[in-house]
Amino acid sequence: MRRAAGLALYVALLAGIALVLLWYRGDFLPCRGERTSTLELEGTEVTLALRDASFTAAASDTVLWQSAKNIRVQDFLSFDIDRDGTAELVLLAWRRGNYGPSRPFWVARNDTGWSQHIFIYNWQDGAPVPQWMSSGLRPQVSRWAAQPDGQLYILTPQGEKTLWRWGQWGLVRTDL
Ligand SMILES: [Ca+2]
Repeated sequence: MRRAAGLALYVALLAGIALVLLWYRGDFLPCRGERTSTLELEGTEVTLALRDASFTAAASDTVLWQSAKNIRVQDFLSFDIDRDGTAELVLLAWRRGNYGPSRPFWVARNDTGWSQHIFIYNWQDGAPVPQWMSSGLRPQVSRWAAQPDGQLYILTPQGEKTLWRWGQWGLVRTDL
């Protein structure tokens, strides 16, 4: 009887460790989407692809850019979010720690939980260059979509429908 209880405890402990490892790797994040689209970039057709929580931009078979290994990409959009006439790349991504390596000086310690972020890049010489990186999103994004007028529609996990546009520096809510 005691041996059976000991074994059950051991199995539960192993399962617990496995769950923690999967969480640490981000396996429970909603990053299972898979899709591609194309973008015309200075006369070259670029393929944008999301797969295994990683984003890749490629021309023919040459990879131009790939998302960093330490982020998990949930989705991407390609549209003119700042209304300057050219499309930006917008990633919805998760990473551990709210701020990444360059945290503000008043934040003594980065947290280690997964947080959701919006990263906006503009294209320069065939590669996305960071334009704006949000800190951890509150509220989070359950679904999103680019609107024809350049606004960003965001559905929160709580079911709230919101609209955002690019302001002077960052996204500004417009539906309130
Ligand atoms: Ca633009």
